[in-house]
Amino acid sequence: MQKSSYGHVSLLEAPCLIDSRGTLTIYEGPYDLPFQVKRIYILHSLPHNSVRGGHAHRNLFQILIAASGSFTVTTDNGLERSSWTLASPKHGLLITPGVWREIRDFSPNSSCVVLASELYDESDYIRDYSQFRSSVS
Ligand code: T46
Repeated sequence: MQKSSYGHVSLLEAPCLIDSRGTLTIYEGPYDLPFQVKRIYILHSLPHNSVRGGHAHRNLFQILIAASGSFTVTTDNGLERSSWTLASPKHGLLITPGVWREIRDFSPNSSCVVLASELYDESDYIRDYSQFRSSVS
C-alpha cells in the first residue's frame, strides 16, 4: 500500500454472515484487507479510564476492530482531528502511517483486536507529539 504525505484514516465494513446461530464477520485479504497481516495483537481487560496509543507510526498500517464492547479512537494527521466510536466487529478502522492516535472510553469487557502490517519495531513509533507535528508539517 502506498504512503501519502499525510496519514489517512477510514472505516472499513467487513462482510457478515448472519444466521440463527449468530454472526460470522470476515476480514479476508486481498478482498477486505489493504495490506498483508504480519502481526495481530489484542487490547483487553481495559479499565474504563485507560488511555492507549498516544503515538504515531512511521511505516506501520493497522486496522483496529472492536471485537467486543466499544471504545473511541481520536486521530490526528496534522491537518485534521477526527473521533471514531467503534462498537461492532464489522467495522475496522484503517490507520495508515503518519497518524497520531489515542484510544479511550472503553466499555466494560471491551476488547480491541489490531491487525498490523509489520512486526513490532519500537523505532517505528513517534511517541512525542511535538516531534510528530514537526514530521508532518
Ligand atoms: C497502537 C495501539 C492501538 C510489544 O512488545 N509488542 C507489540 O506488538 C506491541 C503492540 C507492544 N509491545 C510493547 C511495547 C511497550 O513496551 O508493549 C508495551 C506497551 O505498548 P504500547 O504502550 O505501545 O501500547 P498501546 O496500547 O498504547 O499501543 C498499541 C500499539 O503499540 C500501537 O501500535 O497503535 O496499540
